[in-house]
Amino acid sequence: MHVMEEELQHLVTSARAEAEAIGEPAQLEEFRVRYLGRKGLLSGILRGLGALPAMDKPRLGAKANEAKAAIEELYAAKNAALGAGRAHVRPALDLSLPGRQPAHGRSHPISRVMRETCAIFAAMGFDIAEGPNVELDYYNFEALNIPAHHPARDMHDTFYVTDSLLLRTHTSPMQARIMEKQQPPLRVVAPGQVYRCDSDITHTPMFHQVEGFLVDKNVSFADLKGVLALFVNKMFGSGVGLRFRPSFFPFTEPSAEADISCILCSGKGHRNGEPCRICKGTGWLEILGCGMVDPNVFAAVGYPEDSTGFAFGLGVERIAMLKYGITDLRMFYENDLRFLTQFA
Ligand code: 2NL
Repeated sequence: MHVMEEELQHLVTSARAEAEAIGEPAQLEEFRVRYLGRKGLLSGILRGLGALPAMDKPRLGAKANEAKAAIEELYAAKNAALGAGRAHVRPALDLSLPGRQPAHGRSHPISRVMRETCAIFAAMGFDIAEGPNVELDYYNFEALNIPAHHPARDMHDTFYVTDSLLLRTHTSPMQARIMEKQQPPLRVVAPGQVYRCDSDITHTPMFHQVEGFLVDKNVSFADLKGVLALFVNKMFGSGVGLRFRPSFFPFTEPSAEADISCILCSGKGHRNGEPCRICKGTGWLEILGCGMVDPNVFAAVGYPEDSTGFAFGLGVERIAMLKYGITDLRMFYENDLRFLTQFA
């Protein structure tokens, strides 16, 4: 056997043994340089090829190529093995990529309307007060001129917790609590959740109200009208009409319901030759109930006899539906992002 052939065999044998022991990419690179590099061991042997006798050249040339292929294969196999070992290691963090935009939450339309309503009254000098959702029968009914067995209790569809404890059916009890603690003059709005045992396509067992009231000397219905006209102006726009219809509430006398001119048909009652879908052809939309505080309420909280005041209560869901053109009350409580993301 030619000495070069022996050298080549020996080189492949030692390369195989060394390759087996490699455990890291850096070692593999050292291996590549030493065996396959331009100044490596294989090149060293191959340089000798030129000096061989012509008759030996083809055979030894072929042997040299076999040895080179064998060592390259050792390298490739090891490279793949080390690479595969790294495959489930996370790729390095690319700091040049733009950051991921966090998904911003947004206010629910009910929260928006409630906040906007409170802001409008706060700008007129009203304080904002919140109170308990689980309320005493006394504040929810008794103090508001609705004694036991009063027919108005039927209309409230009350959830009772005990005989004397209930889920408030309106936000008025908050106002009674405030009057007990604070002497007139005062003006307060009370936003919050209220509960009634009633559930169908136009009623949810929990809904929202903003209640407002103002007490001083010589307060008149004209003051009530002025405050509500300003509210309607800010909430629905300046061209919107406002009217009062006589009504009844146990805690106010006289009482009224307030309507605004229909936002969809501008009060005309018809659109495109058909009766307006929103106001049902009347040209008006009811938005709240109100009145002059009944003297019995002032008596219950111990206010002086010459106290005068007005109060109003508005349904937040109803205002939100009118303002945003929402036709189904249930949408507010389904938490469907396609609905919720429309309120920027
Ligand atoms: C409605 C009607 C109303 C009041 C609420 C009130 C509160 C006190 C005294 C007198 Cl402490 N009145 N609140 C007055 C009239 C109407 O709400 O239909 N709300 C959705």
